[in-house]
Amino acid sequence: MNAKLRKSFSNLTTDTPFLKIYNGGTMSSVTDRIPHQAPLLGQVLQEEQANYSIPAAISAIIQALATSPNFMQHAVIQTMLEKEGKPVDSFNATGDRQQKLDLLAHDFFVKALDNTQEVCAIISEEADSLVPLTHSQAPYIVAMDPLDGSANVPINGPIGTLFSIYPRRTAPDTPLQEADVLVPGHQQVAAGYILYSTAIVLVYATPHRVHGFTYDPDINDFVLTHPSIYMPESGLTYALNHSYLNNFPHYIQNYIAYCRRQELSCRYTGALVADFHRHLLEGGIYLYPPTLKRPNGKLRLMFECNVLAFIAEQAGGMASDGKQPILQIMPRSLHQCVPFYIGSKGMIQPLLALANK
Ligand code: FDP
Repeated sequence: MNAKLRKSFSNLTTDTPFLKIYNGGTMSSVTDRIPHQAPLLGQVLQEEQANYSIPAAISAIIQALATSPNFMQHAVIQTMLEKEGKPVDSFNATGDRQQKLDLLAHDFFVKALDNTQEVCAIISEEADSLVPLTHSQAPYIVAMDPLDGSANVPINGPIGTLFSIYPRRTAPDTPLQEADVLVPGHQQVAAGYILYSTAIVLVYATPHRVHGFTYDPDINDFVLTHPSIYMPESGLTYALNHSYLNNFPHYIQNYIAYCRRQELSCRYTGALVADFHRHLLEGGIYLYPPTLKRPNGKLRLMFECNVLAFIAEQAGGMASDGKQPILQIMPRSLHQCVPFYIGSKGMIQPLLALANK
């Protein structure tokens, strides 16, 4: 610790408020690092329970998902060390090549969620059908993409995990079927993502607020760094894969021409979560339109689009497939893809005006 910081610490007593918040408030734990004044994930979730009647089960599920940073970091590092970042010969239900890490991440989250005893089944981008868990009578179903942006793994780019929580609609003693989880995204009770980049960030939304947290490895916990996020009305960046430009519908080509006339910057990381996170904080728009090869786009309604649409709407943004709000779409199958436009209201509205001309 530098001398200036040490001096300021010497004036502190154990009654100083932040010492009580940080790590149980012991003097020894704060003297070797800069303390946090902000609350931790568990404290914020407890407050949501008390003030907004968020069920304790939702807190338990989010906290179980939040145990992933150590696992993910080690798994990625191990993958690089063993040179296993190369794709393996296996494909998921929508035909994407699965990397070993995708499957490891899927298994990790299945176990973490099963341990909560609050989740009766999972649907995952990495599983062809519904995955029933041990506690078949539990009240919630979790939809997830355990590893978004997997093509970024070999180059150490950003990756993410997306999740949404749905209440079980059928009686606890009836066997769950795939049709039971095919519900529109507005039925989510909470949704969120974890972005693994230079720092690890967790964002979750309930019907009341959207909060962002940063992982502190020293205390192995998430600290509230972005309370009550509101997505700016507009931004200076757009994200899409330009190489498909000639295959996009005309209205998209016109919209991109409009963005370029405004000299907006194109920023595309190859990981939806990372691009969305930029726009959530700074404003902007992400587009994955239909192409000739993929007439419904590439992104999965249940595992990616609904999750981010729920967060965007709670934060004041918008998400659409060009015809209707994402959260209103009645899914036909677990792995259904839809065209996806998400971001600041002031940038989605002109796009929809062009789409519906
Ligand atoms: P990935 O397949 O690597 O998991 O989820 C799909 C996704 O990544 C998004 O994260 C990303 O924005 C998009 O695909 C990239 O697709 P293109 O290479 O077709 O642009």
